[in-house]
Amino acid sequence: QAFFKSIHSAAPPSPTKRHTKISVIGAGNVGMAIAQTILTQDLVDELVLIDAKPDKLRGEMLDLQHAAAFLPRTKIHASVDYAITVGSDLCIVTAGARQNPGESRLNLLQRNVALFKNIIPPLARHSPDTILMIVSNPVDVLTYISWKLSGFPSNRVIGAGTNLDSSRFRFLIADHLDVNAQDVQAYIVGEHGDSSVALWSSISIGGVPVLSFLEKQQIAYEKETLENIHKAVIESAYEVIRLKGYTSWAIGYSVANLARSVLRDQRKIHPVSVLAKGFYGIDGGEVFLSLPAQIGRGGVMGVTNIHLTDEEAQRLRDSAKTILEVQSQLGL
Ligand code: 6V0
Repeated sequence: QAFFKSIHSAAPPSPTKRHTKISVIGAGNVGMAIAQTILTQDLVDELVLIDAKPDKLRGEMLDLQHAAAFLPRTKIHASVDYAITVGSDLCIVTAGARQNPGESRLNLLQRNVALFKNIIPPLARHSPDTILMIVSNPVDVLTYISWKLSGFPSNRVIGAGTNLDSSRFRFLIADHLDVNAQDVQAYIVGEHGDSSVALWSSISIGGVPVLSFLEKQQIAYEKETLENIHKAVIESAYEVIRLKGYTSWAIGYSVANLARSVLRDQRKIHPVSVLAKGFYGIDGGEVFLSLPAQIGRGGVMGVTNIHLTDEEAQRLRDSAKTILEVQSQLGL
């Protein structure tokens, strides 16, 4: 006997409603923060977790499943086998090796590249139409590697890049001026790392361009104060890691927000890592770095033609050079 008496007149589910699926690779601090934020936002029908450690993975899966009574309905699965990711709309990669004491960044990168050789090809095979979103660090180089390993068109390979740096930037400006961070339009572009570039000339709050407003009102602003805000953005990841051991909540919200832009075709502009060759005079080779890009169901739809000062454009090209140098050390 069925639990429910069926209502024969009830309309069958709409054939246009597609089943949506996100796979998160790496169930560590970052992967789990992303997974839980996605769940609270009612973004998908199915959420898949993959990790190399089966016990940790099953523990994380059960812990999330046990919250089902308080969350929008989402099927949660987990496995060490990539077959479970089949037909994903979006694959978010957070898996990564941790830096060993005394290990160089280059050595860590080489280990992560080796790891990605086991992660990206099976993802691409099981979900040939998926969008890849790379979070693991160094994110710009690993996004480039993922593009190469997947064979996907570049619009379907996105790095989380400076989306989080820009959110930290907006928070610090908002805090400094006592306004709402959501009203602050401000971008950090370039490498997700020490060579990132703050685009001061294009910052606006509620439609008011900040620097020209200050100049017109003859309000003195100190270049040093601005530089200190950018420095604080760069320092903030190190600070959080020093204080709590890892970062999780802000990257969780930031990537879930990107996932929403993709799955709900939001066409929002996010500073994310994209194939940058040809934009803003970047021409030294194939390089992924963050530029303000429009994100929708097909992935990267375009790059905004934002006005940069000569100094900002030069810094951006220098940032591209920094990443290309690392890529050349890898012998790619
Ligand atoms: P973590 O807690 O060590 O998690 C990494 C997870 O990856 C672990 O659970 C591992 O078991 C798993 N893993 C390792 N190898 C494999 C493999 N071959 N297949 C599947 N899973 C594997 O690290 P955490 O979650 O703190 O950070 C993850 C990555 O995100 C790191 O590279 C960080 O540097 C990076 N971040 C990137 C940010 C960005 O803005 N782009 C921000 C924060 C962190």
